[in-house]
Amino acid sequence: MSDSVPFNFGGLEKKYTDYENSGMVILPVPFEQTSSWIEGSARGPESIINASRNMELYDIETGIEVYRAGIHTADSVEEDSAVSMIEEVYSRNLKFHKDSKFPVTVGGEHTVSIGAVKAAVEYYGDVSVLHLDAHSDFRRSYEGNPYSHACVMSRISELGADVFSVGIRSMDISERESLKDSKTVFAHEIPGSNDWEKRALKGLKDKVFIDVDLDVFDPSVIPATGTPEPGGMLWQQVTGLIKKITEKKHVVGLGIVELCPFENSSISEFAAAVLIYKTLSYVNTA
Ligand SMILES: [Mn+2]
Repeated sequence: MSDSVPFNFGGLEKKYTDYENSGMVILPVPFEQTSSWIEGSARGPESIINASRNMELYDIETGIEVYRAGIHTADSVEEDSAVSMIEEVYSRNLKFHKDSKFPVTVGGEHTVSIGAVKAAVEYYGDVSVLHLDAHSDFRRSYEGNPYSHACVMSRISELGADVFSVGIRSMDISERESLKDSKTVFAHEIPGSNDWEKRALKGLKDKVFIDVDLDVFDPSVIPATGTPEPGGMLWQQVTGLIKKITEKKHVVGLGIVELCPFENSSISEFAAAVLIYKTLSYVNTA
């Protein structure tokens, strides 16, 4: 990658990145405080933006160059405490909604999604969260911290958002009662069937915030996450579901979290960048 390629999401020329004229905004939130295993999610946003400068900007599937609708890369949210970070992510997202921009919040650990969902719920009212994750994240509290990445979905539920989880394959028995079978597709239910897609579509309200913990993917697709788990979803399973949801529902925001970049491989951050870009392509053609 030449240094002459601008450092923004997509490596775009200036005329496609001005806030005023952009239909989409990337909000980097390099927040990391409660990693329970592999550390490094604070480097996630920068590595995804860096990798995105190598993407082809034409999406074959949708036939569009979505960057032409403008993608603004916002200044990073730099807050040290979970409470102030969530508040800042919330107020920045709320402004993006009011300015009719489609917001993409890029973590950092999963906690950053709380502020993004809070803004979507406040602005749109009745919102479902499509929660793509290997982990249920429904602990009430973890190691004494209510803002640990392990309890994010408990906090999001408390905001009044309706949660539908897909790809779950790791949890503590204490979370079992918080996770309703009618609101969950477990990873082992996915291969060889498309019934799970219908269940997800049926289980979501019209307005949907898509919250992607990248460890929902099988580690063969995205290995560099904070808590990798075998037996995950494949690329086409995740993008196929997102495409259907953009066709049938009103997608109001996107969160991409928990990338922990490796020193010697860029495949994970590149996949995360393409996932963001492809979702934007779907949203703009729906
Ligand atoms: Mn997870």
